[in-house]
Amino acid sequence: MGFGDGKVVDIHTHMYPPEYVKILESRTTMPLVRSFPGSEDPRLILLDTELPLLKEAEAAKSRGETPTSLPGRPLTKHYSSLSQKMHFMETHEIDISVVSLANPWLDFLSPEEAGPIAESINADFSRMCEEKCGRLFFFAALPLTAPQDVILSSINHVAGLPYCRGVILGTSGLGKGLDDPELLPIFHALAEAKLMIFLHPHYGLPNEVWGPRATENYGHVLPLALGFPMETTIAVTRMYLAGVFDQVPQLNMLLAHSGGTLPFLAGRIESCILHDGHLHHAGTKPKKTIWEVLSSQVYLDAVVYSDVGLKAAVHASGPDGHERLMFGTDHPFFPPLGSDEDGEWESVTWNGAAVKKAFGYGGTKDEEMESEEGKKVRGVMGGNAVRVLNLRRD
Ligand code: 5CU
Repeated sequence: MGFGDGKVVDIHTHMYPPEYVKILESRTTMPLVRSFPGSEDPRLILLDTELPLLKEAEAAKSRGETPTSLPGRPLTKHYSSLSQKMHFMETHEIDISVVSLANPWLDFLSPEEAGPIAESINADFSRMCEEKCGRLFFFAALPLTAPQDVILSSINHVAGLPYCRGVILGTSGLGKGLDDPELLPIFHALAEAKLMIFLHPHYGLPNEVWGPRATENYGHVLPLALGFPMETTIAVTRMYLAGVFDQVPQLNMLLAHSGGTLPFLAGRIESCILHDGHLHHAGTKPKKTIWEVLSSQVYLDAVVYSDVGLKAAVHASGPDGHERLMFGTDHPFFPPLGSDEDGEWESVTWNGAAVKKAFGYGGTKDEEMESEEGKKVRGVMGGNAVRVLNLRRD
């Protein structure tokens, strides 16, 4: 992508190891993987909004017909193949990737199976990183449906894996959201182990919000463009209101999609707290302001596809906000529709171009790299991730 001699690091990039795909293939409820006549690749069905089309396609299949519309997304080799991940990195000049299991992680497993499956999936990631020593690191998956002692011992285990740099977490937590007091020991353990939480959405907003025309007419646009970011915003605001950042001051979080809409809405959150009679009388107002949390305990990815959102993310992250942003791609999601998947992905080039534009960096001449803007661009494209996540082999 051309960012001088600075390393390009992708901190938002997913995989489903083959073992995880097998689990999805064996399932009868969402999330699941299904094959349909007329489709070369199996279909990966993840989101609640995909349920009506899944039902229609299964009914057509059971009648021996080819479904007119396929549910979900094609499960291509990009989702599970390590060599494909490396090819993607080469194509886009990405030096290092911090890979993570994609949604919905292990959220659907039974309490008994969660611990052993987490260990095995994390071992898969660990092996991949070892094989590509120094080019890959990972965020581990936690067995959140297991009893607390199993979760705590999983944290302890992954903290000792040489390429693990944090954990990926959805917004459901133990089932009651991230403001659940029962999560506090887990947050304390993660903070103590210096493991970053990469917070990622999956559940979106209730289907009714999208209206009756959505499934047939609007594809995945509403749940992905709006549902995901709102889910992240709500989850972090609940944590903030519950005082989690006050109680666990060493907790560090990296928020997907530039924090959803948090940078844009932080002022409104602050104002609503100031004017809230209930919080005032109960004395339950968070001690730190949301701005303090954003500039000390929160990092944001740069997966927002436009300089407009990125500028808000930088400004919301404090005086050194440019040091708290990190480039990502969301691979293997959002493949190009009109060109070869083995070539360049516009979802990647858009994010790279947005970083340059956000800092007013032309980037056409080598000497510009040493300008203040050039340094900020290099930081977001990789320097920040190397520093914050210590992406060096010991
Ligand atoms: O396309 C999608 O549904 C997704 C998804 O599920 N997760 C993600 O990270 N990006 C896009």
